[in-house]
Order: sequence, then structure tokens, then C-alpha cells
Amino acid sequence: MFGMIRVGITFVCALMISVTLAVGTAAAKNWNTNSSDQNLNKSATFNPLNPKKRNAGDQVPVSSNLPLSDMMLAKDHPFISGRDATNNSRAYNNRTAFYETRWRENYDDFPFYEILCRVVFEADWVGLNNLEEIKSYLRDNRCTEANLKDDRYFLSDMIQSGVRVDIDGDGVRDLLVFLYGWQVKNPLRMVAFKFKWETKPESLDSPIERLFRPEEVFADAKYPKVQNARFVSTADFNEDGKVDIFFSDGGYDHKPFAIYPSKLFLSSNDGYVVEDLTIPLKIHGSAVGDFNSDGHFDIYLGKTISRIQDWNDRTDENPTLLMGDGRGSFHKANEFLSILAKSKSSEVQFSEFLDVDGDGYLDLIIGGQCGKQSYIFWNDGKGKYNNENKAIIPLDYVKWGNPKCGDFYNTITQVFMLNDEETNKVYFGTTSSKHYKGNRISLFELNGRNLGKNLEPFPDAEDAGFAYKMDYDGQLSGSRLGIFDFFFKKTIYKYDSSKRKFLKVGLDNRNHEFKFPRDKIMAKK
Ligand SMILES: [Ca+2]
Ligand SMILES: [Ca+2]
Ligand SMILES: [Ca+2]
Ligand SMILES: [Ca+2]
Repeated sequence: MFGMIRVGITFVCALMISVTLAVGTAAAKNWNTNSSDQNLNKSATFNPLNPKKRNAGDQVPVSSNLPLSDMMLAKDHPFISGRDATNNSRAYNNRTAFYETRWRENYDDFPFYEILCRVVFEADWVGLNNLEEIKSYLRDNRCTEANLKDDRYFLSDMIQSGVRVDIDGDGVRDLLVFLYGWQVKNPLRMVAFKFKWETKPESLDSPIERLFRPEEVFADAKYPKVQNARFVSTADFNEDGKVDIFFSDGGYDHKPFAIYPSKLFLSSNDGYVVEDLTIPLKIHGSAVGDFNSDGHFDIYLGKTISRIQDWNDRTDENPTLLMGDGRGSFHKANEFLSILAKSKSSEVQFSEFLDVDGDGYLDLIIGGQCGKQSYIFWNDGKGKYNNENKAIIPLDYVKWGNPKCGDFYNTITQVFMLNDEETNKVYFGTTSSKHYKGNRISLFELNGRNLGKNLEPFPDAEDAGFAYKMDYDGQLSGSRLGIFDFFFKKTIYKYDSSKRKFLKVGLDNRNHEFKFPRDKIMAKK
């Protein structure tokens, strides 16, 4: 019964694709097109299920006078064994930025209110247009509340995501914060904080030392504008051993629906050089990994909108695969994508490169929305994905009737792998939402390329927010998940091998409890 219906849905999709393909090729005009000789050296594959993390307690602040050229070294993550970007053998094969990003997008030391307070009182370049109003609100609340709301401004929107990179080469990863919020005719600009120390789980002392001046971080001595960095990836795109950053810009989600280019921050001896990777496009669901195992990181761009007046009045474009040349340039390579992965009708809201079947080649996960199915496309070993070689991720889809968007938990917000050492079983996991409402953890036992049924989906109605950000709480195997809400409060789940499900361990509100010098910050002009 379900099999027949599934065939029916696939057939409808195929029909839609044949119509949309003809008109959907205009989006990717403006990529850098330098191509290079492909270096096809083979080397050891990275096993994401066997990572090692150094003890956070071992890390102490060190001061040094490293030259500027040592900034942002990728080698400050020795726990990712075999993946050191400064390794002479350059073992890039099959690398995904997924795990690196997970580590660098770490929100365990993310002092939410201090960031907010410093953004408003100290970071005058950010570009808030109703600054006095916001200041007086924050003053009244001692910088400890975030619910100011006028007709189009919401403080909690402002702090959207962060990346931890050692900016000044002192051995302690600092924090770049990507802000979200529409201000007159511009998005906000970023902020970057110098950190004093890293993860000390018991401490509530603020990890922030001060704001970086823009010339300490960016080559052009300006903080870049950023509208919507919901999907951030870190990887060494120009292969100089230093961490680079890519974010796809999701634009502004309310009128006037402004759209902006997606950006690369490429390392240089003068700090990050900011480049537009795309023309202004509203992009959702990007992923980074070396899909064709040539040693260079590549980028997949999911749902793409080139023009939007309103949700019902917009021009969608097809997703794009960009092949990297290892020097920070990319060219379009959609011939490697399956038809579904390069069709706007798939409504790709989430994507990830991950070696799900463990054959050493990165598979491509695309997550649809509103009843569109989500898939894993298996890499054929040559970087090619096709519609015949895939698995449907068995979430709840529209099976009958005419349900509305958001009736089922089928909008993927995060994916992960779980290696259950007790039973030696491997699982593919997802968190999914009802179109960004609610959160459900799903687990599918992996048997080669077969996905088992959804094990004990948990929880349903209990958690109102969706999984905005996720970490592995120190264990990349995914046996302990930390799921962050919009305010970066964390809910921790632990996998119970005997029950084969995740159990909620508790809440971690530390990001709201950090002590910081409010009076000193608020005294600034
Ligand atoms: Ca530092
Ligand atoms: Ca680099
Ligand atoms: Ca590549
Ligand atoms: Ca694979």
C-alpha cells in the first residue's frame, strides 16, 4: 500500500522536475570559475565514528606573540585525528566540514546576554537604527532580558550563530558572532570577541575578554554585513592550513524580504578576506564536504530564491553544487547531482555531506519540507549521485488526504550518526520539526545502505522549539546530544542502548547565567 503511494509521489515529482528544469538554470551565474588541475591522490579516509576529543580541562590560556600569519591556524584542533589541515600529507579525501563545523559552532560557552549587551553598548558599527530605544530597554533590564518587540524588531533574533576560531593566535579559540536583523536598508554587521579561556563546565565567569577591532579580524578592516547566517560551515577552502568560513545567506524572512550574497571568509596574512560567493540569493540548507575526493572542499547550496516579494510571489531557483579548486574558487558542477538534489521542486531546506554507509565516500543528504521527502543519495565512489541510488529517510510524510504544511515531523533540522558501542550497531539520526515547530529525535538502524524503521521517535509535543543548533556534548558519536533553542539554552539527551532511544537528561541554562561586567559595559557611550 505505502509502496504504491510512494511510487505515485515520485512520479509526480518527476513530472514537476521535467517542467521546472527547463526554466531553473539561471541562478548560478556568478561563481568564480577558475578551475585547476584536479589532484587525485588517494589517502586514508576519515572515520567520523571514531573521533577523539582532548580533555577540555587540559586547555589553559596561553599568551604568545605569534606572528599574524599564524592566526586562525586549523591545527588547533588536535582531537580530530587524521584530519589536521596542516598535515603535510594533506589527507583531505572524503572530508566533510560537518564535524569540524560542529566543533567550531560550539555554543557551550556562548554568553547570550553579554553578547547582546556588548553588541548594543560597545559595538557601534553593528548598525542598529533604533539604538536608543534598545539601550534603554537593556538598561532597564540590566542586559538580562531579550524580549523587546516592536512591529519589526525582535532582540532574540539578533544573535544568530557563532564560530569559534583562534583569531589572534594565542591558542584560545575566539568567537565570531553572526547577527540577524533588518535595519533601515541594511543587515547588521558582525561582531567578534576575544576569549579568555575555553570550556570549563563548572564556571560561570564570562569567557569574553573584549571585542576585537575589525582590523584584527578582517583584511579590509571592516566587519562584514550579514543578514542570515543560519547555515555556517568551517573548512580550509584555500588550503593554507587556516580555517575559513562559509555561510549561505538566508535573507530576511519578513518584508521587505531583502536578499544578499552568500559569503566566504578566506584566511590571509592580513586576516579574513571576505568574498561574495554568489549573487544576492536567499539560500537555505547549505553543506560543505569533499564529495569527489579530490582533496578540495566543495559546497552544496539547497533551496534558492532569486526574487521574493512575498512567500507566494517569488522566483525559486534550483540547488547548486559548487566544486572547489583548493584555492578558494568554485565552479558549478550540477552534473554530479541526482535530479532530485538539483531540483527546486525538492524544497531542500536542509543538506549535509556525510558518509552514512561508511564506504569512505561522502553521501549527500537532502531534507525537504511540507511533505517533500528527504533522501540520502549514495556516493558511487566517483562523486556522482543519482535518483536510483538513494534511500528515503523514513520520516512521517503526507501519505493520504490533504494535510497542511507543518502537520508532520518531516522538516529535518539536524542529522547525526550514532555508533552504539554496547551493541556494535550504527544508526543514522535526525531531528525533525513540523515545519520548524516542535522537535523529534529519530533513529534509523543502518544495515549497509538500508535504513530501518524510525525507532521510538522522541519527544513529540514536549519541546516547543525546533533544534536550532546541536552539539554532541563532547561525544561526536552522537550518544549524547545537546539541542539548543533560539536563546541558546541547551537540552541534553542521552542514548540508552537497552531501550534504543534518547532520554532527556536535563537542561543547561549556563549561557544565560554567565557573570559579566554589566555596569562597565553599559557605562560606555
Ligand atoms: Ca585567541
Ligand atoms: Ca584557509
Ligand atoms: Ca572536491
Ligand atoms: Ca558513502
